[in-house]
Amino acid sequence: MLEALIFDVDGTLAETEELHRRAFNDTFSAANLDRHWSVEDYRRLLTTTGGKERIARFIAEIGAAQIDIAAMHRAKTDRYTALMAEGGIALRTGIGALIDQARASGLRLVVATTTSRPNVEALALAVWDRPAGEMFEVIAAGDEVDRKKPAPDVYLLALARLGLPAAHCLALEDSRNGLAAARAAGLACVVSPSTYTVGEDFTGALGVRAGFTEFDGISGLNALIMGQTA
Ligand code: XBP
Ligand code: MG
Repeated sequence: MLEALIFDVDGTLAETEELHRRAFNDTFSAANLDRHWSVEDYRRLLTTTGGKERIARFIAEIGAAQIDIAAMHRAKTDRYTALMAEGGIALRTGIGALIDQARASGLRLVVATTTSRPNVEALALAVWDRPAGEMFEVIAAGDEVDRKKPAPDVYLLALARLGLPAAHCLALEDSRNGLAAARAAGLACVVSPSTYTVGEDFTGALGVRAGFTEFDGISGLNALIMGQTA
């Protein structure tokens, strides 16, 4: 019996990765690093989840001098939250209605994300003008766990805080890494690819749709869970 929906953030609640890419590039520029991540660079680097891990991979690739990765990531997070506060980011189509319908149906609402907690707060303020803790009962963020998606850590933390078995929950994701993390935590997971994850392998998903509206709301998700539709 479905009791909770567990939402990924970047690419699922909203198309945020272009804002992340801009925040990374602005941070490199502010540090006088002659580096700029193009869309294609970022698509490749996004296969490494976690901003600190992504910076570390990039530094290893270019053999850059010793850079304080944690400090650079803090600066990037400050830049990202400032950009988010300027507005212009909206929930993905169908996500707001799904959250409202889930709440009206008595489902518990949860976030399990690789991104950092300040970024979740910034998004909630930008799209709902409310703190994330007023929209979601449980929030598990990437800066709280050792291993980022596709490891299950952040989903296991969310389940532990929720106090529900995985079988009573459904994860909603946009990426292969997110799907793998949810499945490794024993969760069923539906996927709607985002602009950076279209074409990834979503084998193992309970259902894959181009947009979240195509899941036909809570009843459609329940039908998928009950095996009534593909
Ligand atoms: C997506 C990620 C994050 C963001 C950047 O998270 O992999 O690393 O790209 O955020 P999810 P940080 O899809 O799980 O929400 O720089 O804070 O990591
Ligand atoms: Mg995502």
